[in-house]
Amino acid sequence: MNNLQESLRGKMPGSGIEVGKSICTICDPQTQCGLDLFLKDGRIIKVEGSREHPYNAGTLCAKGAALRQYVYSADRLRTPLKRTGPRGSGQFQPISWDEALTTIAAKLREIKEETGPEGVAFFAGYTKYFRPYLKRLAHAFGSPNYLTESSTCHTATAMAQTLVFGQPGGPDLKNTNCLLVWSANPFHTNPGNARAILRGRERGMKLIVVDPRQTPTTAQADIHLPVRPGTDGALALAMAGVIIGEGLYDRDFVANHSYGFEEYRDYVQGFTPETGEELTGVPAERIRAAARLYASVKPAAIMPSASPVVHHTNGVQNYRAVFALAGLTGNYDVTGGNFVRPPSFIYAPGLIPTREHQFTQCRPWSGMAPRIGADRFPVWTETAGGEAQAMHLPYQIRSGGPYPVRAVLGFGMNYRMWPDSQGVLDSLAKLDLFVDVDIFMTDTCRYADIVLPACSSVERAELRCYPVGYIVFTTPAIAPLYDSRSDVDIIYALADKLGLDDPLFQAGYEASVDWILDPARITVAELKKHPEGMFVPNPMKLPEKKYLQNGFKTPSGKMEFKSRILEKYEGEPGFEALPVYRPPKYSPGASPELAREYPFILNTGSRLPMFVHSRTFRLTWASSLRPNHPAADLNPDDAARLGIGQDDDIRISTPKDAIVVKANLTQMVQRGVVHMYHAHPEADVNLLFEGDYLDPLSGFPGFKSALCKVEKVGGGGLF
Ligand SMILES: Nc1nc2c(c(=O)[nH]1)N[C@H]1C(S)=C(S)[C@@H](COP(=O)(O)OP(=O)(O)OC[C@H]3O[C@@H](n4cnc5c(=O)[nH]c(N)nc54)[C@H](O)[C@@H]3O)O[C@H]1N2
Ligand SMILES: Nc1nc2c(c(=O)[nH]1)N[C@H]1C(S)=C(S)[C@@H](COP(=O)(O)OP(=O)(O)OC[C@H]3O[C@@H](n4cnc5c(=O)[nH]c(N)nc54)[C@H](O)[C@@H]3O)O[C@H]1N2
Ligand SMILES: [Mo]
Repeated sequence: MNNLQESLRGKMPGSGIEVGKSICTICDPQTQCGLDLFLKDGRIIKVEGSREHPYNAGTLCAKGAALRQYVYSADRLRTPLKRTGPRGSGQFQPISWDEALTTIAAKLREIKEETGPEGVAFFAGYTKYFRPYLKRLAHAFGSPNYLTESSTCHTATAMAQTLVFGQPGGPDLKNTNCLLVWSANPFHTNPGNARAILRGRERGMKLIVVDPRQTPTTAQADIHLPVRPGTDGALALAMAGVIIGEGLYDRDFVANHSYGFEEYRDYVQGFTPETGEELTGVPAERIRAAARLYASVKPAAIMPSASPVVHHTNGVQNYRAVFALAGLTGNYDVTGGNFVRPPSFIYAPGLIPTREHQFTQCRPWSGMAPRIGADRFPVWTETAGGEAQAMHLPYQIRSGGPYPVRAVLGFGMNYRMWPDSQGVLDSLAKLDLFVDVDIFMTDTCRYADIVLPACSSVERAELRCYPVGYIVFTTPAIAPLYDSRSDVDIIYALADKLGLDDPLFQAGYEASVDWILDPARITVAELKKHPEGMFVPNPMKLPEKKYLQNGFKTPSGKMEFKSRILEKYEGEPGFEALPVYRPPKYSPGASPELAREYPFILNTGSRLPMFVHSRTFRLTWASSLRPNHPAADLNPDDAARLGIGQDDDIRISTPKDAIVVKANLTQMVQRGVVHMYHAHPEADVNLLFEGDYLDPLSGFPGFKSALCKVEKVGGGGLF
């Protein structure tokens, strides 16, 4: 019995209240807090953060605190459903699990026989915990088409680092003396990292933040670089110009461990702080000061983000220019710099070796058809690890080439994740079978042929590891509500119905976890003795500068200022081997004609502390923290010029479409930029983006820089 249970029992003897342990996965995957769930008669009556959990140490955020509203939401799916009315109508009839799984398996087998297994796409939304099992299901079935939300998140950042260094290195927050936050706002998105910043500040860590907006993170900074959206590459190159020009770079690292420095140096000479100011809007003096600070304080670390810099049509090239700074200053894979810790399980380094990769990639790519998007995004296919590019999915469904995609099995699929979200719906309508597995009846579920009810994290068992070498295999705190099941149970049941000849699917989920964890000598049986989690027994001790032993995992074996992978594409715009800066495809710099009619930069999706994408609008506690209508942020100077007042109805238009929302006037956004949160059902900003407004390297959408116009709508009172 833990302390909390003891103290609670002490206070309420005979109350019948138990404390269950679990994790909150409303956010996913880095920030999953430990939960203490107070249970009475099988119901959760109160939620607290677990004090012993090393990530959250007893705290919870506004979303986690509202977890009961998430679990007991009125729109929870209760049983499997079969669509009886037109797509989108919401007319369904309940069916049994057996009927649902038998129908799905029969259709998938039919498609496999008629046109090949690649005609079935297996998709995972933002949820991460079931991904290894879903990928194995796809490959065991014979389809290369495992796709995820990571086609819009994180992977392009990892690609940029991979092109430069061969593998990513994250900021060593504990030991750094200078943190260069390049676009993250952890005070809204990652409380653990926000706490690390505050602790760093207490011990004198310098802080530079690159962000177009003013945020709680920029408020902490010694230097804030308010870059114009999508111009990060130019800023990084201008900083490199100062660092090289003033001799502040690491000569030994550059001479012995890098490739292509001379050409990079020559290219960078075109970027003075003054040209930097012209291209990015950041004052030249600030560019100089930031470059000097980052290059002279040792060790220094760059904190990247999973999304804002790569949500541009030039995103990967921009981040390559940023990460080159870590090589230039000798801060890669050093304590307090960008330290390499290989992932243990589902993107997180847990300081243990695992067999996740061998588990998921159970069939070689050569034994399957080319992945969706393989031709269109060859650099993604070469460097992004094991996934198809989901941004191409709607195209291939529509075009039928190079082969037809006839079924999509979606786990937590939200069509508003994509640009041209309406186009996604139109594509899904062409499928022979669309299945969506979700916790809630969502707008995407309404278009599915079969809907399956998943349970939430507190109703299931899942494996999670944390970067501090902490690992947990959760125990369900309550039984799955209604007739819901965990995603993993659904995947294993489908594998069974499909008759897949796969020993690990046949052995079951826990046996699979044992197999994955085998190299770490940790078993599910041992983990179950610690439902709150435990520190791993023999955490890996990782040395600095691992490249001294084996070189870099790049084609040249060195850190690459000039990418050998991209050299193959010489002459193709956007594929340059040097981190060449080009403005975003739609921007005043690249499309001045368009900018005359659509003068504002449309920047979307900066996170709010109480919302997670489409998930938490339904939580009354969380949504009460913000006015109950979709709004776009405008700088008060721009608003005054257009005669727009707070809460006025405004129309935001692009050549693609228009939405009407409220105006929110705030100094947080710079002049000339309109910012709008994504995923609102009532006003979906993703309607405004063309489906092919994508970075040619990663396939990531340009969510953070399109061009738009803003007009006041007469009459008012729309919401
Ligand atoms: N305009 C614009 N668009 C964006 C972005 C942006 O910044 N701007 N950001 C992009 C990024 S970075 C991301 S990560 C994506 C967000 O990715 P999405 O996948 O759109 O994220 P969510 O809406 O959080 O989750 C999708 C669905 O998963 C369901 N779900 C939750 N938990 C579970 C579970 O345990 N099992 C199952 N089966 N389902 C579950 C939810 O109910 C929801 O319907 O959006 C991208 N789209
Ligand atoms: N509360 C909450 N937390 C979340 C999420 C959530 O939905 N809600 N989502 C999770 C997910 S999926 C993700 S990907 C992460 C994102 O995590 P973060 O990157 O920390 O959060 P964002 O708010 O998306 O972006 C951070 C900052 O990038 C800035 N930015 C926008 N455009 C640009 C640009 O062109 N250049 C630069 N340098 N900065 C730019 C924005 O102004 C914003 O302040 O958050 C995760 N955590
Ligand atoms: Mo994301």
